[in-house]
Amino acid sequence: MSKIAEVKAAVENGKVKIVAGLVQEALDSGADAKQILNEGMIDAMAVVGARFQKNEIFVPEMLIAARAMKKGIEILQPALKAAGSEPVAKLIIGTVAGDLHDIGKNLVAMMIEGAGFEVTDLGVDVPKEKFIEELKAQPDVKVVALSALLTTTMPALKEAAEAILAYKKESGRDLKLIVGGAPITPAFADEVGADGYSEDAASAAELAKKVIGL
Ligand code: B1M
Repeated sequence: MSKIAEVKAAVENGKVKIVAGLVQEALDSGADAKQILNEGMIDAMAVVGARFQKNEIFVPEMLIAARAMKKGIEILQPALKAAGSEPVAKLIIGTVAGDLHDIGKNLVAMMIEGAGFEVTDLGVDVPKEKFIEELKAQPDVKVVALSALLTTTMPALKEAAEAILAYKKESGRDLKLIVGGAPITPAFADEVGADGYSEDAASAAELAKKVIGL
């Protein structure tokens, strides 16, 4: 079994204690950090999601797999960031109110950092007021990225987008809004008035650059 396949099996099976060591071994053996991320971790979480849908596993197992992935990401982070350069702009990111999913958002933040941005991560379950507070505290932020993973939190994303766009108008700031997350579609992004939508972390980094003209 390749090192990346070992990482994938460990994440799928929630082997929290061994994932970090396996990721380090994969890196030491010369594997590409993005390949470890995509084939070792993101693919593993897709398997976990499918098992959950088929009722083969339940929330606790899903949570343990998520923890295993986080442990691996901690080891991968420096290698993923290494591809980046000097900060090109400031960006705020958060998972919207009512939504506790942060693995995808963390990956997006990591890839955007890797693309050269200085990222402020507001975490999960972020009320719309918190985004505005942070924008006021950081007048040089250029981009806000919103994440939602549940169909039931899409309305919260819409409300946050409305609040951010209202603040943009009132303040006259040159702000861009980008959105993503499994249930979000390009049509929904248009509906909420976003400047862009991306379906994964790698394209989110490209999008963040594109909306500010880089
Ligand atoms: Co949750 N969960 N979960 N969960 N969970 C999903 C999302 C679900 C699809 C599982 C399923 O049914 N197959 C389902 C949602 C169904 C729906 O709404 N249509 C679901 C559910 C129902 C729930 C609960 C309601 C379960 C319950 O309690 N009954 C509950 C809700 C809690 C809450 O948020 N209030 C819940 C809880 C949890 C855990 C806490 C156990 C855990 C989260 C742990 C954590 O994040 N710290 C969890 C997990 C792990 C999942 C799955 C298995 C994996 C999510 C994940 O991390 N994927 C997920 C099923 C699945 O997606 N396979 C599921 C890997 C990650 C890399 O992908 O998050 O999609 P993703 O992020 C991608 C893109 O979406 C995109 O780029 C990312 C990287 O490529 N992206 C952006 C994300 N944000 C972006 C922002 C951008 C751009 C792109 O801005 C520009």
